[in-house]
Amino acid sequence: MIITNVQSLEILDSRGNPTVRTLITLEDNSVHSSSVPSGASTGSHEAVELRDEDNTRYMGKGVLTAVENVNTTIKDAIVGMEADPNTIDSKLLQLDGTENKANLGANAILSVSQAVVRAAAHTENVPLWKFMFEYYFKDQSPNTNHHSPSFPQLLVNIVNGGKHASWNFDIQEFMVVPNIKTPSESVRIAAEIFHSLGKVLKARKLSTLVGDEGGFSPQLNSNEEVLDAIIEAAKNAGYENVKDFRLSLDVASTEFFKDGKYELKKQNKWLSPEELTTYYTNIGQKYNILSFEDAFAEDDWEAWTNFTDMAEKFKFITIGDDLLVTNPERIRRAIDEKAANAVLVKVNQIGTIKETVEAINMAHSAGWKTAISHRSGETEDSFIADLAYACGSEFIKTGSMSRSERLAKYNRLLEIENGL
Ligand code: 2PG
Ligand code: MG
Repeated sequence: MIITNVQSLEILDSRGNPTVRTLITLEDNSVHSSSVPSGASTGSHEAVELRDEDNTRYMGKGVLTAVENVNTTIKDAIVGMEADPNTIDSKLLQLDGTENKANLGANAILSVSQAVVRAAAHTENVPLWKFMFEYYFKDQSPNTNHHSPSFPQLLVNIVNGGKHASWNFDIQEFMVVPNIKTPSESVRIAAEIFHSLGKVLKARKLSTLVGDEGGFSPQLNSNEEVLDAIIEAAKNAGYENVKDFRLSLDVASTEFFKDGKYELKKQNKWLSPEELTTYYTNIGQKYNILSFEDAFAEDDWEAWTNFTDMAEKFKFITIGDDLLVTNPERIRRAIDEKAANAVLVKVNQIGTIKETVEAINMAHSAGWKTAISHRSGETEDSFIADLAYACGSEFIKTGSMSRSERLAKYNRLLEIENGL
């Protein structure tokens, strides 16, 4: 169907910061909207999130320029066009004309890109995941070995540290990963462990306040103490590490990397990449850790390659987030240099769904795993749940079992399981 109107507005994300929402109207008068998330521990190679930098509004974080770009330049170009996602995304890339989307803003571009995919699913009268599977992934399946939509394992961040929780811990995210993939089971297991952890913390008179992604953020003394508390809580809820669930970490180490060394503030130590690798292999073996995300900084390529080589021996998954920024060029380099074996996929790091899909298919074709991810600043938009199911992603990372902007994605997986 033909696009008849495009309207964008400034809304607020889960941290109370402005972000972009765009509504696309089709010729049958149906309206399709999408909202854009925003990171805190951002990689320097991400596409540009356009902020107004006008300190009289929202401490400079307003997005009125991005909104205006949608309401003028983008609207003028795409009203009257067929709502075909790849054609519209190519048009958006051409209108922007830069490598990193600095002109129109990745937030402006993504808001349109996502909304057009929703509009196209409406045109075909199918659920969003079904449209995406058929449009983006089905023909790729001989190369990617992903032949049908399937539910991802949940990476559930139940303890928040680093930049998301005032540096309680050096590690940013402590996640539980139920082994089972069926959402009604995996969500329940994760929620039971989360609530059980709340009880463990309360019994120790520790805080049960939550951080940016809905995980607890207690005053424990070390990374290991956090892992022990999670295992204890899971046991109380009737679940065993390895048998029922696994533990995963997002170290987000770019945030504490300086001059070739990594600063572990809690231990008051600066570690070399080799020393940090030893630390990871020790805790990895002790706790049977499933995956390490951003174990090294965004440009520390050599450390990544050495760690991935080591990790394969111990069957750790090494996930690149700031390293790869969902950018097909950086993923290609990482595949060639064996710098990771999985990619974290964040739609706003690259800015269009077309390029996001290219990143996913490239990773799957290389035998890599993917984890479709939220940002720490989120909205109620659940687009990534449909995307994760459509591409048969191995994982989805969308926060803890509290706060509705996180639950919106889990709840959408439950809807999909129920045929919606
Ligand atoms: C991450 C994310 C999401 P942010 O580092 O993986 O959990 O955080 O959105 O702040 O980059
Ligand atoms: Mg990360």
